[in-house]
Amino acid sequence: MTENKTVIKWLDEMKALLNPDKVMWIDGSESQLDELRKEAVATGEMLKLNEEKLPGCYLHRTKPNDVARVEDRTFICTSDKDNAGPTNNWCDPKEMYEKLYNIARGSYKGRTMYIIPYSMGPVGSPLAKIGIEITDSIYVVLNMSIMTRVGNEVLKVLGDSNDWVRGLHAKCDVDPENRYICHFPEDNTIISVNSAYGGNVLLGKKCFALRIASYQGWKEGWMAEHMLILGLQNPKGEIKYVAAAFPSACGKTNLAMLIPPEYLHKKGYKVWTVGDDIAWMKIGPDGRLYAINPENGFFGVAPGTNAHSNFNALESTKKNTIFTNVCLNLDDNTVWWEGLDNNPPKNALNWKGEPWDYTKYDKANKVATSGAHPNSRFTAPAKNCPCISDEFDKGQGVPISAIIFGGRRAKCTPLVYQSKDWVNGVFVGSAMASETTAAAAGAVGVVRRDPMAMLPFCGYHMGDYFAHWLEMGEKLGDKAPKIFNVNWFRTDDDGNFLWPGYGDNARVLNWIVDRCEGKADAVETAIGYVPKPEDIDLTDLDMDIDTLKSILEVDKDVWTKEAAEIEEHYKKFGDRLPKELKEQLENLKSNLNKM
Ligand code: GTP
Ligand code: SPV
Ligand code: MN
Repeated sequence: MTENKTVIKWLDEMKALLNPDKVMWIDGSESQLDELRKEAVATGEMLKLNEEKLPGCYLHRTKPNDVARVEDRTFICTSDKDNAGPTNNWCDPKEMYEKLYNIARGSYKGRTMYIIPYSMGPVGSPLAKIGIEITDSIYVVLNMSIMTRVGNEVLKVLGDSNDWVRGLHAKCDVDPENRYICHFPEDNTIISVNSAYGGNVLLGKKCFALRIASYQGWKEGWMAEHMLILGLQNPKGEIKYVAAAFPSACGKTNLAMLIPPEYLHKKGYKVWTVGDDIAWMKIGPDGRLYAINPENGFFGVAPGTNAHSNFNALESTKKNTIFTNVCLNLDDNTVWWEGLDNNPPKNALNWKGEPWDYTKYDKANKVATSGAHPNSRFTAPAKNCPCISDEFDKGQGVPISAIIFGGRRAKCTPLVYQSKDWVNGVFVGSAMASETTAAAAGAVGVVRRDPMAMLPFCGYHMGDYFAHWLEMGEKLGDKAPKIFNVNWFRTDDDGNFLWPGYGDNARVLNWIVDRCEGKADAVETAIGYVPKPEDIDLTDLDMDIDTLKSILEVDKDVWTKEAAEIEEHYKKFGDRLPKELKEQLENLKSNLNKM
């Protein structure tokens, strides 16, 4: 398949370690994938769904102990502990290699070793990078074949270069006690053992495209971010691109594919999707920041996705899609999840494959009583998406006008505000916090600081990461994107969302893009520029201006408490916290004092 000596050498080592019965190169052909699908169906690893209603679609169930990313078992193994920083688990690389090799040794016995050459980004794009993942899971092969560009073409582009990321995945016994997701950024290497779920095992995604790539970007002068990329088209047909970083399960896929409300749609506003989860960004020849989506599909949250909330995502899942841990409707062999419609199947199996009684559903205890797991997912080809951007497959990337940070905050953070400049925007991103979700194992709904939505994904010291952001801003100068913060999740005292969200977020996007063009007004507050209430268009919305005012408000007491929490959060970074950010915090405190 290849004469690349670095590839051959590593594969020989891996074969000796893992002892597979068979070895199969994934060549990217449909015929090979089809053989694998048939095999997975024969062994029960996947279930073929209704070919008429969901052509080319399959259902897969993971073990109940293996349904989300495991942050406490994710490691950054740098030779110097300080370089992993205070937000990552660290282990000495030598020690960790030994431990992982001991776990994986001989574990492919009786199994096939699949070798997946893949490109993150359009094959041959100057912004793309190459990886090779070996795995003993057909599910991984089939998902990687949707999520990345796979096959012989990739090896051709690689040639005899050593610039590729090694990825070893071994299912082993899917034992949570021996589950490790480990990154060796200095060696371009990822090793994942004892899991078979999503972000733990599709090594091109979070492991490479964020943890390893963020480290590479730091060294090479570009950025790998947990961001969607969308193009907002105005009635004149002009398209402005924005990138937005929200933590896991906080609305990236939804924003990336939104359909503006009727009155804006009629005027000619439209959103084009470039990416829904990851952005790689580099300064282009004209000095602006250009972004590509390194992925080739969507690994999206199923629950809550419906024709109203995210029509384009739902359409994307109608063919050639793999569903993971959703509910199976036995009457017609289709899938269902909470929030799809108000018609749960009466004859169904839940995400664990057990008979499911929808009348027992208890919102307070979702994992035990829901049909679909709260972190159940669809893996859908990007080209299925009705609003996929023409730029998606082009390698040069799209110029970014605005960067948006955001998270789930029931209180505190206003619906939208603009930072005063790039440095202030980096401060806003570094201080951001969000309520935890089901995308990672652990408690849900707890507010935690999640800088730039990268807390679980930054492959090096976060203090250095902030410094890298500042340095990129300096290089970009007055061509830097404007930085904003949004919060779709403010609630009233009964926990109801105050902002309608979803498609109506276009109302906020319009203000953001108008600000970038100097067309919209704003009020300067202690934290940044907030829209005047009348500048957020409420046409056709059942929302009064007072409610809007309440979610645009910057409350002195609440923000003083917030500033104190940011100060606490900053202490973690010690002397690697850039002094510019310390100054920003002092500015915020003095602005609040003046209120
Ligand atoms: P990852 O794939 O984990 O990175 O998630 P994501 O950031 O792409 O989040 P996604 O768009 O899948 O949304 C996650 C959940 O948030 C879903 O249940 C959505 O229904 C819900 N959600 C998304 N946008 C909004 C919004 O504007 N308002 C409200 N209230 N909920 C939203
Ligand atoms: C996330 O958790 O941010 C995801 C899903 O996008 S996973 O691929 O599992 O990381
Ligand atoms: Mn994500």
